[in-house]
Amino acid sequence: MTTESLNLLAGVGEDGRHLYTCPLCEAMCGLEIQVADGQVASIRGNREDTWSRGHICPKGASLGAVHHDPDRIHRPMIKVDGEWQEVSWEAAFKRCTELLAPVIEKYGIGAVTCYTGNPLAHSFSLGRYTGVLLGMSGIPLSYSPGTVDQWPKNLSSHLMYGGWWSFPVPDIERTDLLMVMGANPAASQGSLLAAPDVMGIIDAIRKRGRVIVIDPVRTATAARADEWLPITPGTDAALLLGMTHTLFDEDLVTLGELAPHLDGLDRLRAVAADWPPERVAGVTGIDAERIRALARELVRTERAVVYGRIGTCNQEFGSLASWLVDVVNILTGHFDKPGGSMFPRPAAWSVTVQPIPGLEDGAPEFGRFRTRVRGAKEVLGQVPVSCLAEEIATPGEGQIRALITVAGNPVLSTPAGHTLDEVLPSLDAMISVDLWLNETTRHADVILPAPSPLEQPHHDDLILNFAVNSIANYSAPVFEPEDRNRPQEWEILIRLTGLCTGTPAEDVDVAAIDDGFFDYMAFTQGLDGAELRRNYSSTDLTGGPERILDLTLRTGPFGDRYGENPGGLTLEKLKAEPNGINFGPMVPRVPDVLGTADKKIRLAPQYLLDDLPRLAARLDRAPDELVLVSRRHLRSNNSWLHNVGPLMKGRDRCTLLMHTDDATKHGVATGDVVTVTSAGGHIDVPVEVTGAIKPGVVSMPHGWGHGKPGTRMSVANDSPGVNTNVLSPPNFIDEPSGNGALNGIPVTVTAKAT
Ligand SMILES: Nc1nc2c(c(=O)[nH]1)N[C@H]1C(S)=C(S)[C@@H](COP(=O)(O)OP(=O)(O)OC[C@H]3O[C@@H](n4cnc5c(=O)[nH]c(N)nc54)[C@H](O)[C@@H]3O)O[C@H]1N2
Ligand SMILES: Nc1nc2c(c(=O)[nH]1)N[C@H]1C(S)=C(S)[C@@H](COP(=O)(O)OP(=O)(O)OC[C@H]3O[C@@H](n4cnc5c(=O)[nH]c(N)nc54)[C@H](O)[C@@H]3O)O[C@H]1N2
Ligand code: SF4
Ligand SMILES: [Mo]
Repeated sequence: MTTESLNLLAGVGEDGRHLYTCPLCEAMCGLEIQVADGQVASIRGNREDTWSRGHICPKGASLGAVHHDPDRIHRPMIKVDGEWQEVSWEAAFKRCTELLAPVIEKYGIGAVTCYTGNPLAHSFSLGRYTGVLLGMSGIPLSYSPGTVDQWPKNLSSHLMYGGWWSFPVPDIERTDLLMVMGANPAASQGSLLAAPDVMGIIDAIRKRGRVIVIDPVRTATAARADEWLPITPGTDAALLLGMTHTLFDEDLVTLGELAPHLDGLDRLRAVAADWPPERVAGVTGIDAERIRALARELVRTERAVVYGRIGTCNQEFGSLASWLVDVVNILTGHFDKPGGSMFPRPAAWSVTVQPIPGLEDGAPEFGRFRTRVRGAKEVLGQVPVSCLAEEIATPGEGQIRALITVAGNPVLSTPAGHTLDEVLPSLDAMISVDLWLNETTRHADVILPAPSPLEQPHHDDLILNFAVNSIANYSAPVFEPEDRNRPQEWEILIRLTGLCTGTPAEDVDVAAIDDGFFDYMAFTQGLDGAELRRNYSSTDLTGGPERILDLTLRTGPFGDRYGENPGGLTLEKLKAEPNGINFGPMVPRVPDVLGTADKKIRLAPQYLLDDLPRLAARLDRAPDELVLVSRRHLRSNNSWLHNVGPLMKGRDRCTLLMHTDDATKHGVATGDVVTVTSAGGHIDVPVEVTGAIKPGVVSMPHGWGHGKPGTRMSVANDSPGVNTNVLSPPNFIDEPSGNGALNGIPVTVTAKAT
């Protein structure tokens, strides 16, 4: 117990020293925030944090600028005759009712949908309560950036392990050989891999072992690795099949203690027989002998791991690649073992990862329904996010007439977002929960402002499932909300949920729905929620995300189980440890972690094998002259940190990276504006010529394209950039998962006449 350090901390809203976990990315850095005169005076990494030990990046350091941003929305806003008016919360909820109730009455709840965006994965309130909106509102189909992100991984994990969020994570702290495919942690700080200071850990691996980066771009991560293997975008699955072939062919398969827990090994062997490295070398651009050597090197290194991320998901063969990354880790003896690929053990179990009813046991019955316009099949309850625009625009039974957006900016972030931009004004009702008036929310009829991160408590939920240590860290809010009577986001979600089921938003009994939700969560743990609530009623924890957090901590692996395990973890105990508690590295979890009926890992799911002919056809396709991939930058966060002055310093980041040889061929030089055209559309963008990219590949960042009329983003609008998702064709997808293929898009580039 660290009463002394607790005493040195300022209380909520007071000047002085605050500790706060950064909610912006998976690194979950512990920050030390100094407040003076009610303003953030400085933000540093907290060296005492039991997880991050002082790590910080420029984004975390700018949370003060986010909080104090003059453009941020503080009061609810409603649009009257095209003009925004600030109103009371009561009036704003009434307006939501006036707009949404008639739509539901006339067309049914099927005419309503929502788009829930990425920041909810990091939000204390939204992370725990989005499930209320999605699960209890009756909205039949919702949209999210999941289908332009990790859906292939949800799919392969569902099929292999019987858990759609059971993601094995590379144990980078203990590995000696790290093979990174399609990730750039130097920018992203790790994804589906939560580790403190990933690049520091990668440097340490290099000291004791080797790091190989497989990426069409020589990224900052690749530049710091021992080897960069430039791969043709979209061909990782072929490369991994070549490696799998080698493992069988050279009798290298090493299963160890995992052997009794595997199903489908013979099937996999038979499939891999058709994919010798010689067959895939041409298309991948990586020589056959190097492919064999990669397989051998993995087997011969005792602690080695392959890590695949968004470049292996957001592409034409994302599901096959996601599956095969795990296959290679399993066959090389690097699964469920220290230094290999392991299942994390979150100290607080996550509300987000609850099983999807009806799909508990890796059941491959997808396409339970198809979309009305395109006929896209449902996979794990979602369809490609790019379907949203056509479902709004196309008249007829089932047309979407009302949209709720929560923490999302799909106009910039999703394929053909410009089409969505065109159709949003045709909605009967649009409600947005957000902090800014941006490219998406400008179309809303009502904006319900979210508090700034620093006005909320924090403890991660989903991200703990990707963390290389089992950690828990509670942060109290730094500031009081300006308006103490304002609802927190979880309350907003509950009101909107109630509204969808027929109660006026302003009349919803928030506590009753919250109690029902709590009881359900308790029930999943075999506990009686009503009884627990009686005990809570004499404490501070009378509802909301803190009560849920207490439940998930107490019934987690280190919890006190409400007295059954005396001395175990509770929220109260955690609050007494402002630097967090670190319960240490990952531990083996197979077979307990498996959700398959026979408790086996399915090595060769038929649903994925059925996609192999599509990959085989790819091998015969004529090479594209130029293909586009995406990139991230350390100082951006998808589309939404471009309004933060300190993060926007320096040169223009929204450029098209192009290899020197291609630039010569096209007669263009750095700074020239070119027109990039794909099957989806065209954009004009300045070129940045470089040697650090595979010839034939060009790269663009996403999240740009600001400067739209009616937005209030003064800093972003000064450096708008262009929206690369104009170039992402809505029908270019990974077919098994429906995930958008935002990488490997065929494009042409022409110098723009001046
Ligand atoms: N071409 C291309 N496109 C991509 C990608 C790519 O690699 N290439 N990546 C895709 C990926 S992985 C993702 S996750 C998506 C992201 O797509 P989205 O999830 O739509 O995320 P953003 O565009 O960042 O928009 C986030 C919104 O949330 C708001 N916001 C921030 N914090 C909060 C909060 O606490 N509460 C509320 N209510 N609102 C908040 C911001 O103001 C902003 O409007 O983009 C995808 N798009
Ligand atoms: N600073 C910052 N951090 C972020 C974000 C941000 O916008 N900014 N976004 C957050 C989000 S929502 C996410 S999902 C994560 C993503 O985190 P990461 O997965 O690390 O994403 P990127 O940094 O975009 O790196 C993807 C890499 O894949 C490569 N690539 C493209 N196509 C292929 C391919 O076909 N094969 C292979 N092998 N590689 C390919 C690209 O060149 C790029 O270098 O980052 C998160 N962290
Ligand atoms: S790396 Fe940066 S954005 Fe991510 S948690 Fe740490 S400070 Fe925040
Ligand atoms: Mo993402």
